[in-house]
Amino acid sequence: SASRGEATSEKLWELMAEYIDTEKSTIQKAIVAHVEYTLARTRFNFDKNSCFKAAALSIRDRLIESWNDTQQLFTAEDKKRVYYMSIEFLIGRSMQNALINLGLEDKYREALEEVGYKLEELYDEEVDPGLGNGGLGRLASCFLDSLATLDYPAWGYGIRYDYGIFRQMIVKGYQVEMPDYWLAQMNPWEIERSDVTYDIYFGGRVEKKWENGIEKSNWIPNEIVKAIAYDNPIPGYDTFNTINLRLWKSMPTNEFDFQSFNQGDYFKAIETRQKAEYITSVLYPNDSTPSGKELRLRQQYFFCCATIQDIIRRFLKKPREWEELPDKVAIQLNDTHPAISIPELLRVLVDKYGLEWQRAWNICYKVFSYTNHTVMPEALEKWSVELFERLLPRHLEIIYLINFHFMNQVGQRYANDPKKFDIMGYMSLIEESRPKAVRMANLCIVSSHAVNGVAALHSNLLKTQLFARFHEYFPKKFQNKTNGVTPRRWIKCSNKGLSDIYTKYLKSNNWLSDLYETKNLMSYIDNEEFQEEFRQAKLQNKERLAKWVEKECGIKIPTDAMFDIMVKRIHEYKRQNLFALYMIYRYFNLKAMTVDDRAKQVKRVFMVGGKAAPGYIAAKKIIKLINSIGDVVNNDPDIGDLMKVVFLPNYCVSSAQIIIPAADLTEQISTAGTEASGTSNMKFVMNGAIIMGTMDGANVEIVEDIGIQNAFIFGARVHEVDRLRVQSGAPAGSRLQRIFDAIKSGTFGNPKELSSLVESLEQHDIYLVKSDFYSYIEKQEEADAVYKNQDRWLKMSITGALNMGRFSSDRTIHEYAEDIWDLESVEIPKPSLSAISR
Ligand code: 475
Repeated sequence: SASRGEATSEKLWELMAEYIDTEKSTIQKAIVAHVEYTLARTRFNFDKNSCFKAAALSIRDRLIESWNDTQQLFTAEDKKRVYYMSIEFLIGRSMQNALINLGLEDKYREALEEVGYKLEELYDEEVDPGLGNGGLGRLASCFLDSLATLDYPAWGYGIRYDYGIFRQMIVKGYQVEMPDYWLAQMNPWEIERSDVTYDIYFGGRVEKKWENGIEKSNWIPNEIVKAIAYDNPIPGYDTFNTINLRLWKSMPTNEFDFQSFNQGDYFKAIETRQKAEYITSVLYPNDSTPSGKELRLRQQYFFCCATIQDIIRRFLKKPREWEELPDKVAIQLNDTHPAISIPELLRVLVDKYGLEWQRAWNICYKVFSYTNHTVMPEALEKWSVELFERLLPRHLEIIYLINFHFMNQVGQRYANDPKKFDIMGYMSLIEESRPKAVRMANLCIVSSHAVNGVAALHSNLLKTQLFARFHEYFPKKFQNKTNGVTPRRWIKCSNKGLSDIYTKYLKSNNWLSDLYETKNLMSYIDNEEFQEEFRQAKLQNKERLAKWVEKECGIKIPTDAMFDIMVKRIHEYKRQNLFALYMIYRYFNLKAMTVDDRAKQVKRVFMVGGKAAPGYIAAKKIIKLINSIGDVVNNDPDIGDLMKVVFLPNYCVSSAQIIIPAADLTEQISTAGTEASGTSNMKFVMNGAIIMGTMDGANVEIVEDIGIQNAFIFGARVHEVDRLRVQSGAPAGSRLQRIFDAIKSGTFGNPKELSSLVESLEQHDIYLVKSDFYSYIEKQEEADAVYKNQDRWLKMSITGALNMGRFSSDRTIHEYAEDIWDLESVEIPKPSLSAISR
């Protein structure tokens, strides 16, 4: 049914219908051809890195086949599509994931072995694209993997930053940030679409004129840049469906600086061109705190404007009514960063296509939905009205118009309420502060048909606290979609030992597409052979991490010790400081013991990894504190292997794949009510670690499924937090005070630098470190006691791992598709054997 385009010759038509076969020799020839003809290398300068690139290019060829079939079928079937808009995609490395999803890992391993290369070594040649900060960006990538795997017609849209999240080095215990120019080497996965470009406007003014009694607006911008598309094929697991992640890069246009050239100001013209390229040059390294910088707003509008144009162009490929837009298009906003898409779509509908306001609004409202990722009010995005007006004057008008209608309705609804004006002030899209500001979350809530939190506890807090007024006004809008992670990357790619056990005992690979299946292995919980295999898999993962630590940090760690790990962005609410205080507590206890008593203690290796935002002073001091504790403890001859403290530098997706499978215990210790969900908690438990944690975020649901007796849960519950905060100036208690005093007196690092960490706990302690400390150390003692009983520990660990079915992102995505997007899957037929050339 599809038109043949220009491939009208029968011969060409047939040639293009063929698919690459999976013979070993075909794989080898493809790699060699890419080395020779794409990379222009010879037999004399063929090396591992060129072998990696050539292998990657040969895999990309296959992805292009399935990608093309997928896109063609999506267009032919004309089903509704979802567009996942996110300013971050923390993709991680692609090669192993692609081979696993294509089912070709073993074939490639064999083919490469014969030509003298180890597949696993090639994996290590790949750069890790860090186009995200943390949980939010990684969630977006897990979602794409699940969307592809579940055959949903979906696309991701984001930004192709030249510099990803900074590379973290630890120098004398301090974090040092290095630029991550990940494109220094060619990116073998992406496809540059020099034919897919859009003009993006900024600044200027809005012209008004009257046409047939209706006021028309015309935005006259004073700046133009160009967006160019880069496509990244995302294969699903065990399906031919390959979806697209389209990332935009900014470029100068040739037209707009013509005047400067004409006037002979060559350098001025080059400068404006560079300013255009600058838009997508760097990812903001801020997690959970909005930056408020003009460049950031430019990035946001840039990618929203390009995306909306692309979506509309695709929609208009067929003649249609605008009312069909919500039947063909769902747009999910990953937090408020893509929120300007809302006024942008309205602008396009009203100003460009001449729709009347109410009609455009009704369409827009059905298209958008919004996910919130934090309850902390200071983390909500706001843009000053002044900046908005200067950069996006027409969008500001549209936001005022949305607000005008909304405020009218709110005013009517609360007409007789004595607090009417307070309520309106609270719900307004505009904060009447100085300077006045646009509240992006309010814009999203008012303009979307669905708003969701990312774990049950978090979604309830949105309804009862942060957005309580909105929930009262729009009760049906609010939903929960508990996060999940992809078992393809987080079990299959990261943990070969565990994957082999699952496949062996379940006698199939089905668990990779239906993680609930692992629960069936609970019947083996007392089977000694099964237990032994599980124990061995963990040990091997610990050995792999120990090697990594020795190479990266120069520290030898004992693999018979308990590996106690906390990896995530450094934040006061996540409480890496509480973990550090426990390390000191344990160290002092060990020091006070007799040699005989020491010998009876559980050995522990404490590991912390994570980046601090470059401007976040307290977070950087926490990194320094942990490194200082390591300096003291690791060099104390009294302690030896009994305790080690390691800071794992440059935590990123590829190091997470080595770190997480090696954990015995995982610290998930945020103050109750602060961590929206957490996703590393899920990855750790899936890989057999036991949670040391609070009743926060998705921890609550994890223990619901695995049994609370299979985790170590401590600390204030969310309903107790407000009351406890009132007493936050209370004394620390003698055991904790002793630790505070040690830090203040310079036992660990320079007290001039680190005392402020202690003082803020003594005085404000808004995250309840003091009040949770004693129940924390009690649970830590319990963890030691259980660890001494290795059988019991192993059963807890296995029970956790086998009961994580609900935390596959496949479950999450299925719920979004059903409850928010109203999306049907489209299965892409696999090519028949006769279509495969030989
Ligand atoms: C939550 N990032 C986790 C995860 O839902 C949750 C903010 C501003 C600018 C750039 N990045 C951010 C976040 O807010 C973020 O990563 N939030 C996290 O989202 C996925 O599991 O609890 O903290």
